[in-house]
Amino acid sequence: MDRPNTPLLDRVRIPADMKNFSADQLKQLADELRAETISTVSVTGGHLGSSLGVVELTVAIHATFDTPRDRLIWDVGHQCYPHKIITGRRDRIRTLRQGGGLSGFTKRSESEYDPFGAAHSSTSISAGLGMAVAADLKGEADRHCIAVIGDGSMSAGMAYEAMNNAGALKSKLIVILNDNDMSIAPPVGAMSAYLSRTISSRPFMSIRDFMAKMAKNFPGPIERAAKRADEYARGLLTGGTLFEELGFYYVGPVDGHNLDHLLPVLRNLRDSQHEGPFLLHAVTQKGKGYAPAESSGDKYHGVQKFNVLTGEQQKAPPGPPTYQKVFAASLIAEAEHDDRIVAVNAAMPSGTSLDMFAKKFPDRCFDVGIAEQHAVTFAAGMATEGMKPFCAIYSTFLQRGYDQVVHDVALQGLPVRFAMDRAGLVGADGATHAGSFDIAYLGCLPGMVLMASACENELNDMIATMAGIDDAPSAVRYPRGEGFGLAPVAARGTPMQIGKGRVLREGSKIAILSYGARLQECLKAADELATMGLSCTVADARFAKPLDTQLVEQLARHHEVLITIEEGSLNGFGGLVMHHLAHAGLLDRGLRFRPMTLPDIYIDHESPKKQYDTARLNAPHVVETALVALGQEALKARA
Ligand SMILES: Cc1ncc(C[n+]2csc(CCOP(=O)(O)OP(=O)(O)O)c2C)c(N)n1
Repeated sequence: MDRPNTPLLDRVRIPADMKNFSADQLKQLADELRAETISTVSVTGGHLGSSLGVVELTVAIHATFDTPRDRLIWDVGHQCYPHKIITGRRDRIRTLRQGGGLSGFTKRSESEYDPFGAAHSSTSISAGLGMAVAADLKGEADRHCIAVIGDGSMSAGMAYEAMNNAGALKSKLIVILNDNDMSIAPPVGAMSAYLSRTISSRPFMSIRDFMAKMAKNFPGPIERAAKRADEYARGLLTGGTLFEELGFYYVGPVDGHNLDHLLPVLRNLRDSQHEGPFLLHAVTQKGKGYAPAESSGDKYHGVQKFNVLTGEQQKAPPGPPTYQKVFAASLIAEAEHDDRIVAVNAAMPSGTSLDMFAKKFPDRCFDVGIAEQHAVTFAAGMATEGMKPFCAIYSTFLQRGYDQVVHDVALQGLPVRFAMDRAGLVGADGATHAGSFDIAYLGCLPGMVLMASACENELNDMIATMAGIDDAPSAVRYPRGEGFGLAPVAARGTPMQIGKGRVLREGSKIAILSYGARLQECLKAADELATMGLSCTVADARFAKPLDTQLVEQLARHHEVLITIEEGSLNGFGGLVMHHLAHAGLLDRGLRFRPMTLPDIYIDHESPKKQYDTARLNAPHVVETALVALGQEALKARA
């Protein structure tokens, strides 16, 4: 695909290069930036729709403010591709989301123009407020802090906690609400309805209205005259009350694609002496300026590589069913037999495949918005009433609901079922999205039933198992994407015996105990070890809690080496096994125990296969771990 013609953009390496551009030139720059963004994502894939929605905002903010001295914080950071292009990273933009390339989100280590790293939503107002307060304390109050947050991200509690705090402080913080009336899916909840009402009840703010509103901050007679105009304007233009009640100076709505409006409004916000936080309500369109994105249901939120002319995305060749589809189908099968089963997700209906469940049971499926904390306690509340909630939340996002898991669910022994999607390393989204910690953070909670599925068929059975666990909280973890296609997935899962693993292959020297989806790698490793005359037992633990202690002890007693392996951090499954072995006295008898976990580092974006190479959790690493454990002779035999 030909690169777009971008004569003005070619002159802008960093924002300072466009400081002398006229308004017309900035408009042309925005058009070129949009074309460059589309062209880039067509070859890298990624978050296109959100980025296209903020092209004019990106240009206007950088043209008005003195970044990086002024701090610009993008909430989630998935819309930052245009920002990256004009902040010194255009030469690497086509490496986006690939190994060794630019991150798909803002990242402090990548650029001084990214003052705050993100990927999980709704952190920008808190971070921006912290920076604004720090600027005041450091005597640098002339430095501006601007947080850009989407309407979807506004549904999280953190955003309100931050606004509540900001409204009570005098620091100047500019929050730009990027309201495109979309989350990944259409936004849900009262806040989204409120924003829609606000927009529909009033026209876009004209520059005159805006000047009148701002003028009240100027001293003297102008102030009095202006105040009247402002009151008039306010009377005419109701709305924004919620933000004003929270202590924000609300401005808007403005057309977030109209630079003739955005530029003077931002200049006025920049120059205003008003104390405290501002909220600029900008109305934007997700996917703006690219017809296939504008007309698609999800506005091209996240796309594969695509053909720019047709918008057609690259399709993966048909493969085994994804864990997500199997999860949803399995839950539907259970729900058909049990009307107490309900499903909860936090703004990820398509990512979790719960949209399939919602189609079938619209009254029993709840998308609560980006609100993981609430999702967990909401599910806990339903569980107290005898409902059977399945909460499908990515492992990484459940981190946000941790106290709710501990205090509201586990401590009360409530049978909430957690479907922990995106367990393990997730590829292009990188470290922020990796499901690394859930085994450790759930494994320490008394009374939880914890499972990891080795393949999609096992997931099917584990969902059926969880449907029957009415006296304890339970969780199953499973990876992103396709399963293994080892066998057709049954129409309905078969419940498993709680706390029982299985032995797939019996051997005598080395035991490999897998927890989760590394099992196939373990079997490959066992094949390889067998060729060296080293006999292996391979077992699938299935449960981390309750641990199959009988199986663990048997493996420990009858093998020289015991390896555990999991797609999780230190102190997870291997830690639980080690604890048991130590207390059972089985580490005192010469057993060579080797827990294989994710390493104690954050692993950047890459293909999952390469990430697992970096993590040293593929078959050759299992082989090597076994050989090293056995010592010199085994290593020599291999050589
Ligand atoms: C805590 C958390 N939960 C879920 C997500 C997944 N997620 C990424 S972007 C997004 C939608 C954000 O919507 P909005 O803020 O309106 O931005 P837009 O994409 O519409 O520009 C969601 C749910 C996330 N990043 N963080």
